[in-house]
Amino acid sequence: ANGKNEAAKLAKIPAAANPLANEPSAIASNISYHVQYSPHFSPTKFEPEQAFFATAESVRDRLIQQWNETYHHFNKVDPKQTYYLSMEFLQGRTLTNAIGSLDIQNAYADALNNLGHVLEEIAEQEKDAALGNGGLGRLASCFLDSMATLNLPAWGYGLRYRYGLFKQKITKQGQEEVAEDWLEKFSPWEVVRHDVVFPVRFFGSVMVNPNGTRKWVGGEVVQAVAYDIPIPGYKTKNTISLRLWDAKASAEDFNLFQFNDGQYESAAQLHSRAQQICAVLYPGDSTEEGKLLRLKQQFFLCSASLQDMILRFKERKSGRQWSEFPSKVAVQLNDTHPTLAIPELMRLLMDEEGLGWDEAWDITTRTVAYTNHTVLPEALEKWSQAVMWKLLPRHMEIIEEIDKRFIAMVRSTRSDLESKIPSMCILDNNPKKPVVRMANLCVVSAHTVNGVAQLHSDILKADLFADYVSLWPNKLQNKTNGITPRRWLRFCNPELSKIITKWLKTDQWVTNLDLLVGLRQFADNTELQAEWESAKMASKKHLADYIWRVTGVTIDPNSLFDIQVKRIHEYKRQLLNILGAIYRYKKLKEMSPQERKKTTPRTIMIGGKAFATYTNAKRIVKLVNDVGEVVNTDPEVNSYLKVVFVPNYNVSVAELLIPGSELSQHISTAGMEASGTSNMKFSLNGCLIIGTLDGANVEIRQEIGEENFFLFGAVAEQVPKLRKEREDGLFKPDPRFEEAKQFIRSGAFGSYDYNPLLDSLEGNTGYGRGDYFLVGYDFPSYLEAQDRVDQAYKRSG
Ligand code: NBG
Repeated sequence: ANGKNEAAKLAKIPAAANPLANEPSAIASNISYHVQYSPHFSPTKFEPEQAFFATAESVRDRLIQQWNETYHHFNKVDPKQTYYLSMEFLQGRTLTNAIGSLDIQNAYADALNNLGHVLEEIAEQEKDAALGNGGLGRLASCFLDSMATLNLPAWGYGLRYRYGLFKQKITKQGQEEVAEDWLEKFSPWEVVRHDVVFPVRFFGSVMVNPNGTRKWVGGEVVQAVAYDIPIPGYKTKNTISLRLWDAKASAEDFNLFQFNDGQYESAAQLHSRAQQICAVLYPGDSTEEGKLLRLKQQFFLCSASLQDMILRFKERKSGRQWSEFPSKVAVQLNDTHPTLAIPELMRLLMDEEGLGWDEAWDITTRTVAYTNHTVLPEALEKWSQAVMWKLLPRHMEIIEEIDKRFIAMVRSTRSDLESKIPSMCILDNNPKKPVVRMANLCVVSAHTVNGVAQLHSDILKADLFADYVSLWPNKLQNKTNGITPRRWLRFCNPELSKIITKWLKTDQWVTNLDLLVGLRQFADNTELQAEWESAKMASKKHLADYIWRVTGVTIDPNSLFDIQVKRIHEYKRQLLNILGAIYRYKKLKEMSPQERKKTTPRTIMIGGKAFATYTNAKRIVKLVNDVGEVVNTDPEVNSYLKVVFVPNYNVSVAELLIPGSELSQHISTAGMEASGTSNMKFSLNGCLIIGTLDGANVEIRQEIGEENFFLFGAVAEQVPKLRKEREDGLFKPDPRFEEAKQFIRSGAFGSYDYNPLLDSLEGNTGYGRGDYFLVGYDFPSYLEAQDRVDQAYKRSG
């Protein structure tokens, strides 16, 4: 945009602070007010970037208004409040979602037009808040949206990382990670609460008082400062909080004496150590992690959040009984990352509030619940006991006591479980590497434990947590994941939303997805079909434009758009997808031009980030890019097949890809994907699925109908036997599988050494046993399912 014209328009609009008036003219003057009086830029320009920040601030005025009203309301009503404790929130952008939730989209669009801007364009100025790695973090954000919309008194607690998930650049070498500074300019959505500050201690020692009670003293103390991001519900006043903690040292921690003596670094040592705590998001769903700092982060989140909850509990009604706590406070642990909330709540209740063990334990266990998100052994947290004793000596005492009492309870009530105690208890005292098993601590202490899809919960009960089931038959439950239909249909796909609303004659589906079954009766209606197709085509064109902008590859909107986007991991089997693409390419090459014309043209898009030190995942990224390079520039084939690696997959990119999708791939080795949530987003946007019977696929298939799900592959119960056969050398690979691998080895996709990657599909590499994820076993049925896809696409014209 030409900034001058807009600036001229802006000059004509009176600046007014009124955040409540919703006519376009009032909104325009509110935006104009923020340009003038909350300036973040010099006053000479009014380009899309300035327009974005001023618009966001004007929206924020409204959110704060609602946030305050919500807060006062619940303070008065004093309901049971839910707190979602999570090391990750993958929020993405906020503007479109907030304006849509407030139901003032048209007024804002008009106001911006008056100012010479286009709402959709300025919305693209916003940086994603990517304070999460993948599904687990996005689930947390979806929950916040849904809880706000359901008018629930619920809050999220997390950390205000300076650097969220890295930005992925694709170079000739493959993936390159670049720090992403979402706070580079500032975030217009956060409200710092200078009055909400809690001390959080690390290290130190335990002091025994004369009366035998204990107190954690010494060490270093860091201040946790609250930053609130208001989360509006959809078309309701309820506006809840995502409270993110930042760490800072206090002024006394700055050593003026040393500074004046020229020792600048040591003078500010405590300050820079405090800063490290929230500096970066750690990779959550991978193997080795930065140990001590990650543990500090986890404790920092737990301690600050619990102190805040306890204060709120006390403030809402003075002089009340502690026994009321579990009926006023629910703490949901998002995976084991915030497990330290358990011993920290015990410590606060006993050492700070003076309760005895039994009462504190009763309160803690009735307050805390735990969600498990994975069965991958490397993602089940185990902390070194030595590190824990050093950083959190009082908590280790408490954990030892919990463990001791748990073991005594099992011995006294269930002698039949004696042999299971070593695997059920919390402390693993293996002298080589004594650790605290965080999942065990959670299961022992939480009143409820849930898996995130039916199959996953069944596996938890039958396998990972089987021994606890006989002890506590009702503790283990299923809560299949969900997604917010606001972001993932209503706002990311307005064209399709309009059609749905028209045919259902209501927009109530936005808060009640069950209503979508009402569309079934029109499935054969040619008018609806035509409208649906034209919406899909518009989204595909939009997506094709985007792909061209970020990769320079032209894709044909008339080809089948086939998408797999998620973190790159061997168990998610992007390798199966790309091997399928390679096989398809080879067959196309072998065909005559006439034969080729009869095939279904396809555009395969793969996107996702690989954890920086996960070598095989990075090789997969490189392979997809190399295959794309060859296929897309091959004039014989490239009108029938394109292979595109979509760089820097994130929430905003997902919002573009999903509406334009026709087939999406959810093809993990059965039993390994706890749920998956993008499968739900694709289905909601009228996309069919090719997939295994894994995670939430199972339930989605029932919901959308078998005819809309191209099923293939081994089922979970078969997997152990198949692995064993493979190990014993009994596996006979399909010739098509061999052919695809051989094609890569022949150098068809360049000279990069793919042998280590290919070896993981046969030798004794990778997870210790060849082809642990059964790519070879599932390959033939995958190809056959893809053939069925091609046939179905042809039939649909
Ligand atoms: C992930 C699972 C996904 C699941 C999300 C949300 C972790 C540890 N787990 O399958 O891999 O959909 O959690 O539950 O990130």
